[in-house]
Amino acid sequence: MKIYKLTNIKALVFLALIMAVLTGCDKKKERVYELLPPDPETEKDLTELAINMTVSIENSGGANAGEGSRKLIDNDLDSKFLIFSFDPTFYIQLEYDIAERLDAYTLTSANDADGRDPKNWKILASNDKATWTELDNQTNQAFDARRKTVRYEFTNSEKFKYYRFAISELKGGTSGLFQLAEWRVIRRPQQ
Ligand SMILES: [Ca+2]
Repeated sequence: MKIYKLTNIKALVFLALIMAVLTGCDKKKERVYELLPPDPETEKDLTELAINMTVSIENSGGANAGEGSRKLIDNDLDSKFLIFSFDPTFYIQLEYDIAERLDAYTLTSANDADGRDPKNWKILASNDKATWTELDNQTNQAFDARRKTVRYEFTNSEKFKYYRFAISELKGGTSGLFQLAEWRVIRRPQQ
């Protein structure tokens, strides 16, 4: 009888140990979930979220012409925006309904005549179109091929409603024709 009782006690202790281990495992799992960070912010192309795009100089056929300004943000690297009378005050502006944070962009050169490519420019941002913050400043840039996409990144932790791509000089100078196939604006994961 004593042996039988002892076996029962051993069995109970064994069961209790199994329960403790299982309970311990559950708690460990819960703790692991608690330590997980929130979903990471992913990179996002915000070009199409813009509610409006304006340009200081438009193609002579209008924004929707075959080489009008809409072609700059149509996500088609084979279509381009072209103007005939560039000047150093030229800019392209994106407007957001709700302020967005941007900190990268890509430019894609057009199909021909590299003298029409942008060479010097700034990326400016504002919430009231009166005060502008300079986010990026590029000089002496050159595309080494036609239909070439180049990416630029900068540091920015603020959200803005207006972003301007202000081009002050072309590879071919400060007047004449300007053209560009695509401008895409990007929000990288928060640094
Ligand atoms: Ca395009």
